[in-house]
Amino acid sequence: MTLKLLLRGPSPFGRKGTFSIAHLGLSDRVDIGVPDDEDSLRKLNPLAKVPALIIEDGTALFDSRVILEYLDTLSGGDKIIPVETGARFAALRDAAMADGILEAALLVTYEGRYRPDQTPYEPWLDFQRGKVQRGLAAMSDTPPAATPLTVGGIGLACALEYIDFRKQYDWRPEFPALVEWLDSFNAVHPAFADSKPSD
Ligand SMILES: N[C@@H](CCC(=O)N[C@@H](CS)C(=O)NCC(=O)O)C(=O)O
Repeated sequence: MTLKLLLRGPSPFGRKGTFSIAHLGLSDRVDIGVPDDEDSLRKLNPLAKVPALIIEDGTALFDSRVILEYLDTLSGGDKIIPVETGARFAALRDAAMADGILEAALLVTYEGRYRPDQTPYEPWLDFQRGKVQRGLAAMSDTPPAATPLTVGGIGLACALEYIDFRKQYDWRPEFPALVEWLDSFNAVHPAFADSKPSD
């Protein structure tokens, strides 16, 4: 049976899934689609967030971290989540950091989107941008390898291009090492550009 990955628009967490599917050669086993509507998404994932992966028995897996683990398992394991303990927890820690950066960036965007009639609350935005800044500083010091690719590198690449897209933080002048990292990531993984969402 074909599995189905549900996501919406430019979701950076969804892109972690679409790129991993391509990278792992699973495109013939996983369809990509959008939820029918808000109600059907809530039935699949009570948190009503994307991505969600509908598996063989009809249940939905979430969130993106669990989905990437499932995709890794589906492709035999030890592909984007190393089995060896040291490498495994380094990759999972990088992935958690990248997700945290993304979550903070998303909250900056949501502050404008979900409170459209109010002046954005700057201390809250600064609080979230601080997480983005410190997270990127840490990842700039010790970036995940672009190859062999792990969930850490996937998360960081998705986070950087999402911040480029929504412009929550002007990271490029401050972190030239990450600019270089992202360039080399794109050179080594041409499928990453193909996974770029359109708005
Ligand atoms: N931790 C979740 C985050 C997912 C997430 O925040 N998705 C956003 C879109 S990028 C969403 O569905 N937002 C709608 C909401 O927060 O209700 C994951 O890794 O999948």
